[in-house]
Amino acid sequence: MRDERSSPSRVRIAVIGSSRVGKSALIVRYLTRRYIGEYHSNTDLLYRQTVPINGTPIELEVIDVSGSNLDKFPTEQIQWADACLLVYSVTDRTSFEYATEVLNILKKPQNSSPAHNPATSGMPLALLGNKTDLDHLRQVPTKDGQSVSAAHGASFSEASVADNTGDLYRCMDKLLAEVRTPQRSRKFSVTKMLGSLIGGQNNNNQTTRGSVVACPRVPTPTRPALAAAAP
Ligand SMILES: Nc1nc2c(ncn2[C@@H]2O[C@H](COP(=O)(O)OP(=O)(O)O)[C@@H](O)[C@H]2O)c(=O)[nH]1
Ligand SMILES: [Mg+2]
Repeated sequence: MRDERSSPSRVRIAVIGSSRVGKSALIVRYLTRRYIGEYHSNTDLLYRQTVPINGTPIELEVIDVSGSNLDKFPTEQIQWADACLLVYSVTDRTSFEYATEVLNILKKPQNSSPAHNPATSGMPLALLGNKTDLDHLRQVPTKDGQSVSAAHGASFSEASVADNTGDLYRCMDKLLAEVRTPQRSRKFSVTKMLGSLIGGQNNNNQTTRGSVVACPRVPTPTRPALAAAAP
C-alpha cells in the first residue's frame, strides 16, 4: 500500500519567471519532449499529465504563470502550488533579478509578504537558468545562480530547453521528488483557483485572469486540447 505521506498522488508546480525566458518551452519540453519555438500566451495555462516519479505515477499539474512583474506578484498561484520553479535566462540579467526578487519575497519572514504564509513555508524551490546554448550572450555567470539559490535554499540548475539538455528533466524530477510532505492546507481552494483561471464561471470573484488547458498525455503542440479542467 502506498504511503500517501511520502508519495503524494498529485503534485502542483508553479513555473514563474520573466517573459521570454522559456517557461512555456520548458513545460512543453518536459511533458512532451518536443520543442516549441514560439508559444505565445498572455494568460496562465494549466497543464495536467500523469508522470512516473521513482516508479510511482504522479498526477502532475503545472501552471505556466504569464505575469512577470512584481506588481502582479503571483501570490495565488504560489499558494496553490506544492513547489515552485523559478526560471530565468542566462542571457538576460533582468530576468535573473526578477527570479531573485521572487525568491526574496518567498523567503521573507512570515506576515511581511502576502505570498509567505504557512502554506508556502518549506515549499520546495528550484532556480533554473535557461538558454545555456547562447553562452556567447551570457549575462548571468553560473556562480551567481549558485549563490542566490544556496542563499534561499533552492536547488539550482542550468539548462538549454532548445538543446534538450538533460538538466531540465533532472531539475523537474528532483523538484517533484522533493514534494514529500502531506498535502498542505491551502488558503485558496483548487475549485476557486481553476474557476478563476477559466474565466470566473461559478466564481463569485469573477476574476478573468486566464484559461485552463488540460493537456492530453501527448499533446499536439499546434492543437492543444482545450478540455476545461474545471470541477
Ligand atoms: N536559444 C534558446 N532559445 C530558447 C530556449 N528556450 C526558449 N527559447 C526561446 O525563447 C523564446 C521565449 O520562449 P517562451 O517559452 O515563449 O518563454 P516564456 O515567455 O517564458 O514562456 C522563444 O523564442 C523560444 O524559442 C533555449 O533554451 N535556447
Ligand atoms: Mg510563455
